[in-house]
Amino acid sequence: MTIGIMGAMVEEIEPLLEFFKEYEVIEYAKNKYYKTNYKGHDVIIAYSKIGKVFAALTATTMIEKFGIEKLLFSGVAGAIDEDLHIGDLIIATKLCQHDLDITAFGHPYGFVPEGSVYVESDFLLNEFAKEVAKEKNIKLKEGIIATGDQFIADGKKKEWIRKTFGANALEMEGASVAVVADALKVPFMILRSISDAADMDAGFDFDEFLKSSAKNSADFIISLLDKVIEKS
Ligand code: 4EZ
Repeated sequence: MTIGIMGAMVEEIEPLLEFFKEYEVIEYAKNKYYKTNYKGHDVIIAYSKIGKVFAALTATTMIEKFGIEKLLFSGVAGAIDEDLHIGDLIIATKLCQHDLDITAFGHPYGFVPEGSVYVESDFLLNEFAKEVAKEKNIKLKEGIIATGDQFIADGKKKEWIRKTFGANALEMEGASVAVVADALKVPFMILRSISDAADMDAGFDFDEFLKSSAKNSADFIISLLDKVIEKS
C-alpha cells in the first residue's frame, strides 16, 4: 500500500520527517516529496504551501504521480466551537469552501454548478481515528471544517462561517484536498489541532501554538497510520 500524508506548512510535517528519519527526496512541480518505507508500506509526505490552490496541486500530485491509495492530512486550524481549545484535535466529517461565492446567481454559499457545498471524508478512516482516540484516551472531536484562502482573525467573520456552514473549525486547505481526493476516488481524512480561535488574537496565538499543535496532530497521524496498516 502507498499512503500519502500532507500538511500545508513545513511545521506541520516536520514532526513526521523527524519520526521517519530516513527518506528519499523527490523534487516535482516546485515542491519536495519525501518518500519513506514504514512497516513494509510506502509513505509519501509533503507540505503543499498555504491555501487551496497549492493544496489541490499537492493532493493531485500525490495521487496521480505517486499513486497514493489513502490520503491523510495533518495540520492546525482555528477553532469556531467554544469547546475546542488550543491543542485539541478535530477530524472533518465533511468540508466546504467558505470563500466560494456565486450567490449573485441565486446559488448558496460554497456551491458551484455540478459541485456540492460539502464533500464527505472517508467513513472508515474516521472510524480508525476514533478507535485510536479511544484506545489512547485522547479527546477527538468530529465536525465540519470550513476552508478558504483567508487567515481568519475576526470574530464576526468566524460567526458568519459558523452560521452559514455549521462549521466547527476553519483552515485554508482541507476542502480543496477533499474535492481532489473525492473526484479521484482516494479515501481521505483531514485532522487538525487547534492553534487559535480565529478571533482578534488569532495571529498572536497562531505564532505561539503552531509548533505544539502541529506536533499534536502529527503524533496522532502516526498512531492512525499504525491502525490503517494493522487493519488493511
Ligand atoms: C491554514 N492554516 C493557517 C496558515 C497561516 C501564517 C503564515 C491553519 C489555520 C488557520 N487558517 C490556523 N488558524 C487559522 C485561522 N484562524 N484562519 C485560517 O490552513 C499562515
